[in-house]
Amino acid sequence: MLTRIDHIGIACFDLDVTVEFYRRTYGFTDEHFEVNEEQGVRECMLKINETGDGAASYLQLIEPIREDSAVAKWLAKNGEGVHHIAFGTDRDVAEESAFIEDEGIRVLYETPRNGSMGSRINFLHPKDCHGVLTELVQKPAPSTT
Ligand code: CMX
Ligand code: CO
Repeated sequence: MLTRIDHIGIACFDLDVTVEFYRRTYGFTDEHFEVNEEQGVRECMLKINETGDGAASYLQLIEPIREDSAVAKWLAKNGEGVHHIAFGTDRDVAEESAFIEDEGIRVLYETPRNGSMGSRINFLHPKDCHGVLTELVQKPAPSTT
């Protein structure tokens, strides 16, 4: 089951400049920077100001590191802006993807790949989701150590 918005993905030309915009203007926290070679991006998870209810939400800023990446192609065509929405799933992301695929929606990867902060991810084709590139996210199991 999809249980929450995990993050909203925003494509930008210059990650550091864009992170600084969100920090300065809204006071959001740049919680985590990462390079995902497979996805061809450098990214930052920005935590939206907490309300104290423990339910943090995030923006994922993504900057392409390769001309042949999906994000570079998208930026060249559209310029900066909202690139995808990511939902969290409460079960195995492979199982979630298979369930959605049965509805006739194209799942982009045969097996899940690595996302931010140790998550496992897959994507649904935007043309099958009314124009929205949709990411499915399974958070890593909480560490017991
Ligand atoms: N949102 C909505 N529509 C999109 C889209 C997006 N982000 N990206 C592409 N499309 C649309 C295009 O506008 C185009 O529509 P038209 O045919 O009507 O013009 C169609 O989909 C095909 O687009 P394209 O430019 O030819 O691009 P590709 O088919 O080569 O790639 C996609 C599209 C979704 C398969 C590719 O972007 C992909 O594999 N994405 C998943 C990986 C990814 O985005 N990684 C970055 C984020 C990493 C992370 O979140 O961690
Ligand atoms: Co994402």
